[in-house]
Amino acid sequence: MNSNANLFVALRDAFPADLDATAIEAADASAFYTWRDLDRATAMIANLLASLELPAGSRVAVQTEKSVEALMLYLAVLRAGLVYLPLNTAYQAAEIEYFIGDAEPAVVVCAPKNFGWISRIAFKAGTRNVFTLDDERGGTLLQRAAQMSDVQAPAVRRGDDLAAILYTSGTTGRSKGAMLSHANLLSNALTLKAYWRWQPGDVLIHALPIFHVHGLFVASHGALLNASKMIWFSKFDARAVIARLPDATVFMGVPTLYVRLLAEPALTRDACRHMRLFISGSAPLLIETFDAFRERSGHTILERYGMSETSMLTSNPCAAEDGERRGGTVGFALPGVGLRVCDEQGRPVRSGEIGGIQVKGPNVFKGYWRRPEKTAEEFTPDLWFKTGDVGQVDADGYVTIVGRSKDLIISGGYNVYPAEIEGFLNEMPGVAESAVIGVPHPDFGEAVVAVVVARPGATPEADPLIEALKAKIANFKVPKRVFVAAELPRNAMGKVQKNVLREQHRALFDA
Ligand code: MCA
Ligand code: AMP
Repeated sequence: MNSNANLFVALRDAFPADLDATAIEAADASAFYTWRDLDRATAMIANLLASLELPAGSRVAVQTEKSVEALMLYLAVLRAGLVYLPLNTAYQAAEIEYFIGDAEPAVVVCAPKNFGWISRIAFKAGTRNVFTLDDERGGTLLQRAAQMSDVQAPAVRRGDDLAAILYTSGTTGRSKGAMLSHANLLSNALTLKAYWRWQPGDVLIHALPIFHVHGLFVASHGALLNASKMIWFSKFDARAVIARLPDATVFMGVPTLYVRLLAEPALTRDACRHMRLFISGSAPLLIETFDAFRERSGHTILERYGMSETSMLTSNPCAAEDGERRGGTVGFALPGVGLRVCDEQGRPVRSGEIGGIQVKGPNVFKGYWRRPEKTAEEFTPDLWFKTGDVGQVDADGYVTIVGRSKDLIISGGYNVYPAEIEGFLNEMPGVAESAVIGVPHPDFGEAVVAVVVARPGATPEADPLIEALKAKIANFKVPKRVFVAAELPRNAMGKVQKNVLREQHRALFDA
């Protein structure tokens, strides 16, 4: 029994005996990294971080393009016993300023092209160390790490110690840092390794970003714990992915990736003949996509459900003996995960009835960073976590998500909080108020749409509002369309009826 509960130790213990085998291959076969490379590079970066003599629990905030070196940086942060804080590459100054101000990282790593503005924000917030890393192995992080020893003893951590903080809006309000421990992440990774029957010879196509649970934890931990090779895409490209399917066995994607794969005639049964498992999650997979994929590829997509605060919660079965994969459902609560559905009074409902989904288990996070009152609000008195998702469990145990009680839009697998966008819109000249909604979109699943009301005498226009938002917030949050209306529909209590707006605009993106 290893007494060091550092997640990195568990991942490294799973490395294969042959350290010169390929661990990660660039999708275009332009670079190959062995397991020894992973070990040595993470040791060097961890030694660099250790040389900074940071207090335990220090955060390392990272906003860089996807690269194998960026994954190594994540592993090195674990190895050094520090806390990893990934940031979406689309975030702009106001967003970065908020995260850095809230998390107070000791180290920030950013793309060289952003060093000017990000370092200004970081130094102002008291961060002492700002390094750069680009997607071609350039930047000060690797330059400095190159001078370090390639031997390092992983920092000793307890299971409860923090490994990562992921910012998410939870059910309400501004983005909050979900604190995940080494034990949270390891327990989920081990559960998925067994439930998804990872096996010798599995090869993963890694085509998701590495600043979210899906690409960073579910995909990477899965491959690493199984000593599986990853075929590494710095960006999703449907044609290029299909070209590599014959060399792989496992693929993970958000529904948009499946929609885009289906749009390619090259997606055929023959192209998928070597594949063992296609997994979807992060957003609802339409039954049409599930059916069309089965028809074209001969594979039944395994849909699963999770959250930043909890990692994975439910999954359709992998092995036939565990049951069939049912489209439109997210499968069973994973082994070790407690899941119940409750009514508004917090009482568990009967099977088949709809209510709020609550969960419990070793995967559930330690709370929101420096927000004990928010943390308390989102747990029941008997310590079940309220997901904000609305669903039902049928008599066989299959969970179906039917909606969300939180006002959240999921566009192409990215979460957008209407209140945040409304806040920016309401500050724009000429705008009196606004309502932001999600409507069906053929590519992104849901698309962000805004309805604004003009101030008296003002005539705000859609395109300039969209342009102004693009200069302030991450592009994926910017409404694809903005409408100017005389007023917003309200109920008797004065609350904006977003369902009325969603109904009005539901066919906006129909083909
Ligand atoms: C890009 N754009 C988007 C999105 N992505 N708009 C709305 N929603 C999006 N998701 C916009 C850009 O702003 C840009 O707009 C235009 O599309 C083209 O940008 P580009 O970067 O070229 O887009 P892309 O490369 O085609 O990206 C689409 C994508 C990407 C590959 C689907 O969004 C993606 O990788 N999504 C996966 C997200 C993910 O990993 N989620 C997991 C969360 P303009 O033309 O105006 O400039 S983890 C999670 O939710 C939980 C725990 C779970 O269960 O997994
Ligand atoms: P995040 O906290 O950003 O990771 O987003 C988590 C949210 O994504 C969940 O609370 C769900 O609303 C949603 N989600 C994840 N997986 C699925 C799925 N398979 N089906 C429907 N919604 C999902």
